[in-house]
Amino acid sequence: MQYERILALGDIHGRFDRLSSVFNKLNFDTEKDFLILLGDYIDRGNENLHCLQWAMQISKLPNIVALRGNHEQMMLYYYLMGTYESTIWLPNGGNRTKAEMDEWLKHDPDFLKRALQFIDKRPYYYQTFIEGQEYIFCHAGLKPGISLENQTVESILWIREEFYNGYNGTAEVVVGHTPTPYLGNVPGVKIKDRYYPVRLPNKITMIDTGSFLPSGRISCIDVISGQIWQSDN
Ligand SMILES: [Mn+2]
Repeated sequence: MQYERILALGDIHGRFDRLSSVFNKLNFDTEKDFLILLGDYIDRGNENLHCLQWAMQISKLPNIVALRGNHEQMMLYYYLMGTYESTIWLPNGGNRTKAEMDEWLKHDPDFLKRALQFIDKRPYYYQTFIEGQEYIFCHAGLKPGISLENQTVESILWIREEFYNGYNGTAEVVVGHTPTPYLGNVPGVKIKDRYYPVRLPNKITMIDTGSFLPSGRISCIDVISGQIWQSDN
């Protein structure tokens, strides 16, 4: 791949103000850059549909991949099935997205169908090789000791400590999902700013910097140079 930057952007959670802030700073080049969105476009913020619509639009570009987050999965299950995720979506921020959806459908009744089709097509992970180094991008992480092909949806979208404490694979893994302000003390890692991406010694980069929190940010990293961009507060 001959892109100049391979960018990964973490959890958005309905904060279109912070999304615009970080995206403007990137100066994304549709020819030279490649961007992977790590999922969780919706829930908890106040412009959830706006963020989802942005992802639906921008991922039409060939060099942007919009992955699936556990919040999109919960929303999909809420509207389509009566399973576990459907009962937990509303209390986990889905109530705000649903309220926006109910309003929106009054003047655009087909939108729900388009949104669910979009979510249903979201891949669970993106894998690439840069100068022989394998990179895996996904929302939450990987179950240690299991090949990428054999990972469950449950692991990829929901896993936390078992992944970041136990992963010892050779691939660099870039994830969102667990807000860095919620991380405890990590052995071998000095954390100066809790709202800044964390690179763990075991090849994990965590870039969910708490978009929905009062002092939170949305973060983006270029995995080639290591450069990081963040939204203003
Ligand atoms: Mn999230």
